[in-house]
Amino acid sequence: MKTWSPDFLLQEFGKRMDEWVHLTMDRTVRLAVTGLNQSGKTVFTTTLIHQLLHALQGSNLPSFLVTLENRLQGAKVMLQPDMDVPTFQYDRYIRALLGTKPTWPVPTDALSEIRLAIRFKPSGLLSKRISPTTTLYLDIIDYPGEWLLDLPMLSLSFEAWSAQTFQLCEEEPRLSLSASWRHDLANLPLSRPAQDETLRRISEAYTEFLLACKHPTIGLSFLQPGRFTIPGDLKGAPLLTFCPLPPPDADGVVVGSLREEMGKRYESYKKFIIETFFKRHFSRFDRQIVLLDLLNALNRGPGAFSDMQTALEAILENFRYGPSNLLSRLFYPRIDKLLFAATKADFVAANQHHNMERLLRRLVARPANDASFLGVEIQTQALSSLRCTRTVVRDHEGRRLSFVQGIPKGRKSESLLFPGEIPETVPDAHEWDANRFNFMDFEPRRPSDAEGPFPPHIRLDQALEFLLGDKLR
Ligand SMILES: Nc1nc2c(ncn2[C@@H]2O[C@H](COP(=O)(O)OP(=O)(O)OP(=O)(O)O)[C@@H](O)[C@H]2O)c(=O)[nH]1
Ligand SMILES: [Mg+2]
Repeated sequence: MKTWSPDFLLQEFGKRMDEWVHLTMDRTVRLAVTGLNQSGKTVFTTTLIHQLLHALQGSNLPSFLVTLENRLQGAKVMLQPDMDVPTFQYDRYIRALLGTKPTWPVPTDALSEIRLAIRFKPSGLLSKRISPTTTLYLDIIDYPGEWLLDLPMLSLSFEAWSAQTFQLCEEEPRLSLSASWRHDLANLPLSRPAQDETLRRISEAYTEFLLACKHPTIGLSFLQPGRFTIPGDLKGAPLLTFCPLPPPDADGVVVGSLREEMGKRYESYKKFIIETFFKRHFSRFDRQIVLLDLLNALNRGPGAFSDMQTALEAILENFRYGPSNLLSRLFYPRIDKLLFAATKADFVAANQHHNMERLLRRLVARPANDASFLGVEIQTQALSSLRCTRTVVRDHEGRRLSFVQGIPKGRKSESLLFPGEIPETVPDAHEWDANRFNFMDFEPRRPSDAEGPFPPHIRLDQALEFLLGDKLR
């Protein structure tokens, strides 16, 4: 429990003052690394930090002007702003990624945070006079992608959210996958007094439905509530025991009934879980990168692809966009630069990156237009935080083809693969035959001697320049 002693108040005041000074001096960037589960957030954050920490040792960031112009003076991980949030385990992740037997991070199941201080020499004459060296603080949080799916629930009542879920369940694959849960629901005495055991059983059936939709062979994204699939420290909590319900009959909602209790639990979930998560961590961003795993979405077929688009659009409606100025930074922070990145560009040969970017632009056209309308600067690009393959061009049956060479996931040695072509536009329904897309996942790869000690990437430097370049002038 907090004691409001003079010491505590002084400390808090000092902390806030510090934050305000950084903000007013435009020296803190709160970067939203946004992406559905397995889109590459943890790998992106880890490699970004690693590249910045080692940039002075000659890292490979040619488009990041502060390094190119030799103005970078170093970077350091600092004490993070929130003492009660676990620290992002950068050391552990990078050791695993670059170790003798490199491994990917396990899926994230809790929130964590990191602050990086980037010290540099300003480029402007005036700023140089005022201060020959300046520090930019970069704050990033990492969290399970599933939790993002909760944000759109904030604006929905229990009835509206239930109706939306039932509408989604009218189509395959949700129609079949939800059959067992809907069958249980049909036998539930919704107007009778609520019993904990019944609430637990039906919410478990609903969770099983969500997990079946999430299974890699199905690969749906728009699965709410996010904590049902990744509960974190809420596993088994009563807050997670509700599910969508069909509309009430003419008698309405009976006081003390199972139906009323479900509605109450939904509202509590919104208040205690989503609002806290959102207000504390998601309402104060300055810049945003949205990571999209387009290639795995293509692998999973038209249903999963459009479900990812629906989820993305619903999520992005919850962020605040618009040009930023001193007052807005203090009282109403807004995102003024937004980068859409198609991740894992190393799955395909370099000659496919152009198509990958065009497809990405189509996919995010609506949210990009909405943000741009509000005055936000937008960029779209293909990116790989950690390049695990090389492009190899070979003659094959009289044609010059581009292959990728890397270690496919689950194997021990390298193979040469022809990943095929990425369409420039979202394919029509008849163009998705069963085997059209089969992009492979790869194992992480240690940099070769020729590449130096720095993990190779694809356009991570361009992403850094877009997101931070102007703050490092
Ligand atoms: N080839 C390649 N694979 C990548 C890259 N980045 C991520 N991956 C793959 O994508 C998987 C997921 O990456 P993460 O960074 O853990 O994804 P996440 O968004 O943090 O996922 P959650 O924690 O589940 O929300 C990894 O296990 C890798 O298989 C990349 O740059 N190249
Ligand atoms: Mg993660």
